[in-house]
Amino acid sequence: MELPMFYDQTEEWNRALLIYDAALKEVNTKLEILNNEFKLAHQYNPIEHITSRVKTPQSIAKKIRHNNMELTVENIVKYINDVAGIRIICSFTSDIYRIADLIRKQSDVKVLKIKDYITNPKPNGYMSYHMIVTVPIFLSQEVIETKVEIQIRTIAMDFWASLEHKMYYKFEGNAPSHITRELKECADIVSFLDQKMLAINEEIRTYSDDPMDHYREIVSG
Ligand code: 0O2
Repeated sequence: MELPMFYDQTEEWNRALLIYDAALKEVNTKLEILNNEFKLAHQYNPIEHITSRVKTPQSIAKKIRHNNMELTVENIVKYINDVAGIRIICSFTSDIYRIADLIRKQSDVKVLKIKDYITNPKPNGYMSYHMIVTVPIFLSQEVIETKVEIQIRTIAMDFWASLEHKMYYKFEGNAPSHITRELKECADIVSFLDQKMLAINEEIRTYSDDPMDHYREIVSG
């Protein structure tokens, strides 16, 4: 991926990209291992799916400009926390906190910042759990602690965020007020739905896995 804004720093940027890409691979592998282990122990996948991306040059440049900074590789690495981003989608809100905890406990992961937009949703209704972490990247001559932004959310929260993101870019932040209002209503529905689904799942889990138990229950009235 090219960042056409500073040709004189191409080499530096390509090196940064290599490191961000390595960091995404590291975190993806960690998550896959945790998910597999959890599945083996509990016959259940806390992670529905994972996506990862390196932020586009346009989006990086926009964020740098928004913060009134000069577009240099040094500034990007220092101030842009989400150049490497991973999104983890779960079925239930309880899985979000479980996964965040497992990530936090890994000895080579350092947590720099947490933003819990689930406990404290944004005024527009945005919900998600954000962690800015660093992971060590072992190169031939040095070890580089590299920042990765991890967003953890439910399927329903992700559905909402995708539409809101589309609306935001379509209207460049000046969306018609009725659409903004309706999206906020949808965010409240998403929150209600997530709570309901979690409660139903918890109840299902109280039932035994042995089909004979259900039979005995029916027979005994
Ligand atoms: P894009 O296009 O998704 O990359 P910080 O990282 O803490 O220094 P920042 O970046 O303001 O500062 O942090 P924040 O609020 O945690 O937002 C980071 C990312 O979360 C955003 O990246 C979005 O991906 C997502 N996000 C935050 N708020 C909203 C929201 O209201 N709606 C939606 N749909 N997504 C949101 P970018 O760079 O803004 O965008």
